[in-house]
Amino acid sequence: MLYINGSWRDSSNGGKHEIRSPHDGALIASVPQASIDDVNDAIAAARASFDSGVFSSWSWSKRSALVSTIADLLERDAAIIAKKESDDTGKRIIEAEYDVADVVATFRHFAKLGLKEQDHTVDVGLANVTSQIVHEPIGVCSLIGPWNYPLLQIAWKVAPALVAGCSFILKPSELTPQSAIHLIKLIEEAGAPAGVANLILGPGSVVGNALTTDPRVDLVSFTGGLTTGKTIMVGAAATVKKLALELGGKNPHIIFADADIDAAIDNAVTGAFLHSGQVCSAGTRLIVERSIHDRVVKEIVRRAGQIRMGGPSDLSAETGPLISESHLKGVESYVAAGVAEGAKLLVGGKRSQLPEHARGWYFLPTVFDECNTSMHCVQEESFGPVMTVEIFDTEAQAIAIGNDTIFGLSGGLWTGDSLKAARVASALRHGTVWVNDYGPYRPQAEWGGYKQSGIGRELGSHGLGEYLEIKHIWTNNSPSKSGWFHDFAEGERQ
Ligand code: TXE
Repeated sequence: MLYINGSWRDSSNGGKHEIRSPHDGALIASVPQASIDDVNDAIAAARASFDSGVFSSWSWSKRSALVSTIADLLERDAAIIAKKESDDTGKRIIEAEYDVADVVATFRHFAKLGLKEQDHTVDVGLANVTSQIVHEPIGVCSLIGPWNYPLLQIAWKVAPALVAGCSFILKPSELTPQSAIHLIKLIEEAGAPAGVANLILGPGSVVGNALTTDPRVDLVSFTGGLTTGKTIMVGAAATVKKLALELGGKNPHIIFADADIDAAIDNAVTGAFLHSGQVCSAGTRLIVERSIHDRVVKEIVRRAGQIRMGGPSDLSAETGPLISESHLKGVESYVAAGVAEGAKLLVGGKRSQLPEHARGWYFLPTVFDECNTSMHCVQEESFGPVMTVEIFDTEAQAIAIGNDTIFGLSGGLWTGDSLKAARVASALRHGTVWVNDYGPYRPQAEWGGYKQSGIGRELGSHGLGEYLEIKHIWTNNSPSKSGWFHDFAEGERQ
């Protein structure tokens, strides 16, 4: 169901959308597909609720308490939500459970942040002036999420929007809407006033333009593909909307010869093949020092060939299917292009041939060796389980290769030399850099990209700042004339 102005309802034109399992194509759910009229109603409801002050005028502590209650409810319903998430995405239930725990942690982080004093005064050097810097909610937000970590990516937007006092229209990916529907139920149960949280379902090709160009929307926060992000920027320009964009990456993972090689190899496998590479920070671009190349690649290929794939209920599975047939076909074309441009295919490179995977979207973990920075498969994000390997000889080369990308979301490096680690971490132009590790994040630390990986930051304290306007209030406590222009008496000036 759609949720607009505090009521659950079907699409005004009766549109429906089927959700099918990426594991075997089974029908999971049928949900309404919103019409443009529904989008208009949702934006109107968000605008009216924001402008009325019914929520935006709540104190910071009251809004934080609401977000904290939502965290409690998410924890209560964690098992139900994890099942929905696992059904929609095809990921194992245990991974979905980790994701829900991260969602709870996100809500708790922002609830706590809302209790910290945001405003302050500044000394402008005048005894008679009080100068205050105050933070106010940015207004009406369109929050658009992807399908790889559906509820988590949405949580990074919804929790700070609520703490800030914004009203919003949430649109999850059309492929994975179930967890977002449940979240909105919990926001309703927690007591958010009608019109503050609205839910629109449907593909971006139908509802996206209205959500991102409407003059009543103040901010668009979007996580998804680069091409869609650029379209949103163009549409938002007409009314100069604030934008927060997370557009993925092509993330370098550098291994120096002086590293703990076994740990580096193990993390390289996890970094590239976790969730079948459908991770914006996946370390799919391996950059290895020449002297250890053969050992590292041989071991990674061996490990990649062993990875067990399976559906949500397969307890022995280690990773699952891709999200959809069209995404699988995209990964296949990407691999074919890699072979055509001379990358050496060492393992994988095709769909799983197991009979139990025949009706799903399973693509085998794949490793390409003998790659270089000019190749399409090195520069483009496949968003699938495909690792490319490049070689370097010097530290400067490793840095140059790691930065030779239009993206800048994240990167990792392995070395036993702490000074080298500090130099390389500082030189890499990526929003997150892992040293002797790959992949972990926490809500307390900012997340976001340099270059074309996006605009702004989620999480941390900046993740709340995206949803706030900053106002300077100058108060003269002993008013006087400015005296700038001469004050002639009537008739005095000729
Ligand atoms: O994403 P889209 P897709 C990358 C990854 C992947 C590629 C394409 O490389 O292969 O993007 O994936 C909504 N206006 N990432 O096509 O289209 C859409 O309905 C407004 C990286 O699935 O960007 C969905 O809710 N919204 C990534 C959301 O955008 C529009 C996660 C994402 O879909 C819209 C996912 C429009 N015109 C894919 N068109 C990450 N950064 O983690 C679509 N949408």
